[in-house]
Amino acid sequence: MAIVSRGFSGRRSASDALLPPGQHLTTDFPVLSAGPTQHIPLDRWEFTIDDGSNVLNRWNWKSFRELPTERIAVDLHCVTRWSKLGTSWEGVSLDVLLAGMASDLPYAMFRSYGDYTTNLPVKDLINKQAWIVFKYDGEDLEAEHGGPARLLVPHLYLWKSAKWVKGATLMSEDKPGFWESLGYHIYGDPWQEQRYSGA
Ligand SMILES: Nc1nc2c(c(=O)[nH]1)N[C@H]1C(S)=C(S)[C@@H](COP(=O)(O)O)O[C@H]1N2
Ligand SMILES: [Mo]
Repeated sequence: MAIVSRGFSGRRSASDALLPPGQHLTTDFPVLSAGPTQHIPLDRWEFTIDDGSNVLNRWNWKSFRELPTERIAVDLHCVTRWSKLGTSWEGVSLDVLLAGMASDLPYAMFRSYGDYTTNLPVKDLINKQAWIVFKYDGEDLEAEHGGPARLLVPHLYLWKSAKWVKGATLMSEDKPGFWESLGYHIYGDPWQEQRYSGA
């Protein structure tokens, strides 16, 4: 049986194996925001989960920061084709935030200060796949990268990781958020190259 190394060029680095198709490595941390950087004072910050009619849970900064936190090391993949490997964060997992919630609604729309929205299936939020992070590389998350707190869903393209997150609405059906309405893929798996919603 012939062993065929498809696409082997002899010049690929070990990290290429970690890159989804069509991505290239970057070592800096580009800033991509559709609107102005939001500056939210901690004493005004809150995060709310609702089901479209009722608030199911709400945290202010103090109660949010009393929740158990995790350190997370993950690779980031932006739809504009840069990937950044081994980024480190600290945050509260969505497992903690959704625990005991009286809802079995399967989709969520995340909302940010400044009106950005993005949609995600709830199954992609649980089992240690998504966090609300407030530290990057050991430091308080800078406003331009979404501080004081942003969503981090590293297994999907980075537009799903809403900066300046302020809440999530649980929904019975999937609905496009901001970029998804403008042609980005409704789900956005980088390993499947789900960049745009195809014809
Ligand atoms: N609130 C908000 N979140 C956002 C965005 C935005 O414009 N507003 N841009 C998204 C996109 S397209 C990307 S690639 C990442 C960029 O995150 P960064 O600026 O920290 O690299 O944030 C995502 N989250
Ligand atoms: Mo992006």
